Amino acid sequence: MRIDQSDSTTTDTSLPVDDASDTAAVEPDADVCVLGLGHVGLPTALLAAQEHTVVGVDIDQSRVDAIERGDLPMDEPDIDQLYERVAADFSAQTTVADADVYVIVTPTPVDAERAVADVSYVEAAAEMIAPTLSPGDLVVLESTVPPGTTERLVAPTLETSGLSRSEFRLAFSPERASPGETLTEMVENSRVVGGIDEESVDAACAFYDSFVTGAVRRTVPRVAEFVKLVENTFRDVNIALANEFALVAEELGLDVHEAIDLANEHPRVGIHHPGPGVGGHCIPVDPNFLSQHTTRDRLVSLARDVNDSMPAHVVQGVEDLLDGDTDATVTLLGAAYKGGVGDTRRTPTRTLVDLLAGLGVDVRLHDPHVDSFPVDPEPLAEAVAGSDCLVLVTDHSEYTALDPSELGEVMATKNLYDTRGLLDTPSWEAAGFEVAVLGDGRTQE
Ligand code: SAJ
Repeated sequence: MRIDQSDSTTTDTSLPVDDASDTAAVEPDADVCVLGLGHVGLPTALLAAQEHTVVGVDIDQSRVDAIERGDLPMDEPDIDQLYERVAADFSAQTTVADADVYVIVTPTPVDAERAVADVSYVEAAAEMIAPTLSPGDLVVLESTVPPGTTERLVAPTLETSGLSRSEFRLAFSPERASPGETLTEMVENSRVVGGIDEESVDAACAFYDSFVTGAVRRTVPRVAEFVKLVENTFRDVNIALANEFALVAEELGLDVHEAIDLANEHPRVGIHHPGPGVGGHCIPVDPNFLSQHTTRDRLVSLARDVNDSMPAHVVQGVEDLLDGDTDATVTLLGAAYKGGVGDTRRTPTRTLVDLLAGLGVDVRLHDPHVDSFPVDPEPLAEAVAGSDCLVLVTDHSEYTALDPSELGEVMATKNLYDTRGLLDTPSWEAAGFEVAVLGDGRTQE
């Protein structure tokens, strides 16, 4: 569906979305106010500050203070250098500043009881903007939300300013950057912009064109909201399929990793990889929002269940390796939810720690990217000394360089459970380890 240039109320589902290359230029050095200085809001604010004057707003005073000191509360390649470069055009505070462009990047957690989106932070941000909203101002919502939120919640909240929705500009544009590559992806990925009318799409496209090199695509808010959920749900369901294949492969006594690699050589097949469960702040959360206002959620919630069941499957595999010895010491390698980052939000390691501790096992932890966790990460030598089993949880590239002979010398019993199929099984077996690989039935016969 696209917004027709000549009539903003006309939509045609058969037409492709447009490239925004012909949009009006955004005013250089506009006043921009970014609400929410988290993992998405802070980099967005700093990137926008290359072209505009940006005030970042967060309700957490200590976060604002840290950012103002240059002590950024996130670890992303090149972000400190970007901060230095734009320092003269960026400031952080706890109150909304009068601006031409407002960007809402507040969190939308899952309401734990009802498994639906908690949009209260989005609503609160719109309420904070309303008193300073002037005719012609642009408001962009980036937070992940159920389809309809921009028009049903944000627009009426902004109208409490006394302006009607034809007097301000409002669009939804989802962030789509992958943690660990946030700045590069925020600049280079294509962007989807869904505006409530043609002027809104023009204004939001012009804003993103000022610091995005990827294509900026035009559509309506509901489609833009849906696109974000569809992307992350696709990934969740694909990973669930890979996990299901892994469980089947274990029963059939074959290696799922070899099978997936071979299947992926087919030009129309692209299967993701099995693992210990799906973590992070988005993939395990966003599928819940997709169907919350519909009657359809069979496949999506089944995929969630499959992915959520993986930590228990890993623990069963570890118990098998230990022959049920619950006095054992188990060392988890990796607390981050994925390789190459220090982010532990919704990491499967948390569930693994709980399940193993519930068995009475002594749990140790190592992660080269993580400093604190419910179980304190230790240096590798200490985490491994006297251990009965290593569990490779996170696919950090550092772990491919582990030396099995060296580690085996200090362990009490040489067991390895590899949840990612990352390590070279023959060399670990040659060093005397009993090895089980998730999804490789040959290692579990
Ligand atoms: N995982 C697997 N198997 C795989 C791929 C991932 O088990 O084949 C696991 C990871 O280990 C991790 C989890 O899935 O625990 C999620 O990791 P991810 O890399 O799939 O996702 P995120 O949360 O780091 O980033 C995703 C991205 N979305 C897509 O790729 C569709 C990113 O582009 C989004 O911006 C981000 O969610 C977000 O903020 O929504």
